[in-house]
Amino acid sequence: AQTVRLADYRPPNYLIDHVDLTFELAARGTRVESSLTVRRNGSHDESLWLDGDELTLESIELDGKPLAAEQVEERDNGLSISGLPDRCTLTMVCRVDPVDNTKLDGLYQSSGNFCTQCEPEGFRRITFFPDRPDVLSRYRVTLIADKASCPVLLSNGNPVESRDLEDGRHLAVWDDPHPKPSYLFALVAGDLKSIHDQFTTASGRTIDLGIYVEPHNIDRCDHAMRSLIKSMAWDEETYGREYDLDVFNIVAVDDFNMGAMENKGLNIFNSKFILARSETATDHDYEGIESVVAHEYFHNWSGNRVTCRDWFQLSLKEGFTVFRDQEFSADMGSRAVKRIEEVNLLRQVQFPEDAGPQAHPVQPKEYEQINNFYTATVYNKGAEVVRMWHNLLGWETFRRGTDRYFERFDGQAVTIEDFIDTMAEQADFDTAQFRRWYDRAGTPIVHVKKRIEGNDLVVDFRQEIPAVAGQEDDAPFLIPLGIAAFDRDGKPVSLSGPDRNGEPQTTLVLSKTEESRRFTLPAGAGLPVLSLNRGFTAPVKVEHDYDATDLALLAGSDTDEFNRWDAYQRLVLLTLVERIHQAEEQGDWPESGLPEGLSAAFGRLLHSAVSTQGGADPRFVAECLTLPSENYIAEQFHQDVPVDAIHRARVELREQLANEWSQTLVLAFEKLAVDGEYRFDGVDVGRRALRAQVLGYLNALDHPAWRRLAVEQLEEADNMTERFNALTALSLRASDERDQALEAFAEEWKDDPLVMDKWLALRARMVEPDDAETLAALEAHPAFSIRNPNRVRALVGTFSRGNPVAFHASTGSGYRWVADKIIEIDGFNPQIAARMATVFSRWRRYDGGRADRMRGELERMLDRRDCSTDLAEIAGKALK
Ligand code: DPP
Ligand code: ZN
Repeated sequence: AQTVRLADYRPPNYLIDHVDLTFELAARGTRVESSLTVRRNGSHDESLWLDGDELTLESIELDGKPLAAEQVEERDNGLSISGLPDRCTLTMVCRVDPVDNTKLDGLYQSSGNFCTQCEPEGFRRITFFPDRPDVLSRYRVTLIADKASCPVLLSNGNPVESRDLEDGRHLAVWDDPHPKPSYLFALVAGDLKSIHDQFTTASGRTIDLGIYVEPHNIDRCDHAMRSLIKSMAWDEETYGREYDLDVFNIVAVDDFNMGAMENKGLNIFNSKFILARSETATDHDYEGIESVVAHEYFHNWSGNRVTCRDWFQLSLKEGFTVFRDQEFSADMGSRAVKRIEEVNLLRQVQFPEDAGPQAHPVQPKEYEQINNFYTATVYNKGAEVVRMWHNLLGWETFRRGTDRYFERFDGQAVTIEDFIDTMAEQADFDTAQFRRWYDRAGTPIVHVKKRIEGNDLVVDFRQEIPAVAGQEDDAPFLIPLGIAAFDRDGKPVSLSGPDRNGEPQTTLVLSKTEESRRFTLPAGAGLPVLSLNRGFTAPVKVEHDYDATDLALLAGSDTDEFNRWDAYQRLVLLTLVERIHQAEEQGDWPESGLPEGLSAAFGRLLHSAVSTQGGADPRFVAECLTLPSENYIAEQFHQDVPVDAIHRARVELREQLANEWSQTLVLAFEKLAVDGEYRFDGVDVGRRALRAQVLGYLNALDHPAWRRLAVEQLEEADNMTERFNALTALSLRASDERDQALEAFAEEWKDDPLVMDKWLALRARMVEPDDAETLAALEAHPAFSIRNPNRVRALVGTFSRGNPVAFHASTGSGYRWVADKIIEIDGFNPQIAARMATVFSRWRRYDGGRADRMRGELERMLDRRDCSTDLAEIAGKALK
């Protein structure tokens, strides 16, 4: 495939000011008439390039006359048109077949309704067009469809006309006054029901809000509507951003490659991120909906009003918008818990990506398939980099910067450099060095050592910049590192020094490969315990020789909640990794008791959440008690990842903790019960979350009484959160109760695909190594469909990422099954196939037998005549 390079960027040689589109919608042979006003950009006599993919061109006219044959050259990826005047109008008619569009890219059908997905390069599958984000046009869209089957006709912008036609069809016209790139185009036509509300903007304009769904889902839209209204208010209050059209519509569809899409005035969502009522959706779903609705809404400014010049700038809109939605969620709920979730994702998805063959900078420099770059690096590391701007500048200065950015670049397609330059104008630190965060892949490691010199505490920092393919340069980064110190009683120690005023905590800005900071300690103070990277101020790995005592102390007394969680997690990891190493050295499984410090910390946390006075936030405690995932434990090993030992050590520790604290767990289970009707609010969500952890620990033990607790909750709860938590707890061990519960659940929810996704995912986690029969049964289950991305993510995605022991079965059976699915999917939806395949990327970290088998599967995916360019890029890079 061809490599696209940032260095090759050239401005468009023609601009399109207006686009007039008329769709006559049909499952096959949709007629797309487009009229483009073309304007030469600069003086040159190059031809105009129009991208096109799987289109049938019926006619093309220049200013109302057929174009001379020698002026048009049709290639398989577009049209080249020569001899154009400085300004002209091109009119074309194309045909497309939505019902056959299995890639879910361009115009397609979902549940019989028409919808579109154009980002990044789907518009070229609708009509010929310069399908690049730096061509901004005003769109006027006419939709014509059969009125009985498609009563709803939606597109971007404001509605301007709608009327019936004589032949049973009807027509609607939409006009979007804001110039936009083609990737923000959208249409929806179908048999949908809607709920409506209004929002009055800061300047007093009334916006009509609509959420459109399939008729049977109409009772599941309220939470999304509330989330939208909150988002609109938040963006006004926080960033001074007001909405700019008369209407804002959201549509939920079942078949969608991504989470959602921010098309101007017409967001299209994966139904997973809209539909919720308490009987079918969990607290986790409610939170996901709130944040994704916010994310897409916030794009109206960070993405739509100010858009990207080219796709190398993707993080300009995504990193910034993720940061915005993260802060929104933090304001709506618990800030510390939100931060924990963000860091979990970063550590479990982005750090591994950054350490493997798919590593790329936040601003990539080249790609084969841009679809492969909607990654945790571009989104989540990108958000961390914006967060560092925010932390380094302080909120008010940062806000001055964003105001300036929106003002200066409104209506333009710009670059990450434009954002950096605007922020840098406000900054009093070395922004040149800060740019490395955008350009250099890999996660920096900060090694921290402490020592006492006289009355001084000296802390030595050393930056290690890991080698990444194609990026040898290892110059240091600018790293803002939050730090505090505690004495052995857990009291904060003032960090006073030449540049400090004795604050108990501070943020050090590190900028050299090696540097030391000196702090004066109170007389007689011993060597304090350091709390590092507080609140996760920098997306780095911190290496420091903490021992269990230090960590237990921080877990109990750190004044930074995030670092209390981090200390507890490090303590757990320390224990697990030690056991695994011991097992390796001894050659068999060590007899190890539950370490004192860890056990006490666990007990303290649990007590703090149920104590009546000044108790801790149960939600926070739930995060602490969640054991690190097997994948994250695996990250602690660089070679020959001990897949089975990791699983065993984790299961064993869970049992030991449960055994030791079973009485307190039972007590907590009773105390944390939530009374009354389901409410999605911080208090209730927190109690349910901790109660789920508690029930999970209890059911790690083989005890009928604890199973009964789960079965009762499953049968009595009136909401999906508690029911599914109970089912999850039961799933931890084989039992008759478990099997009956799983079966009954599947029977009860068989007609609800989103609920069945949860069931499929849970089943995928339970599959034992080499159990081909169960995998075959799940694949054949009526709830599964390989054509639907949500189903694929639930079953294939969860099996490969959430069940390491079975995926990495040493026989290779897990690899083979997943690779078979990927190859099948690649035949109709390459984007999803490529995404699924990234799980094979880091095969080199596994032992010889596993590594060979994983590599073999990658070769099998790649060595097919019809391997897609999407999958070929992922598999090719993994094999390099
Ligand atoms: N731009 C979308 C989002 O991140 C993805 N297609 O919201
Ligand atoms: Zn986005």
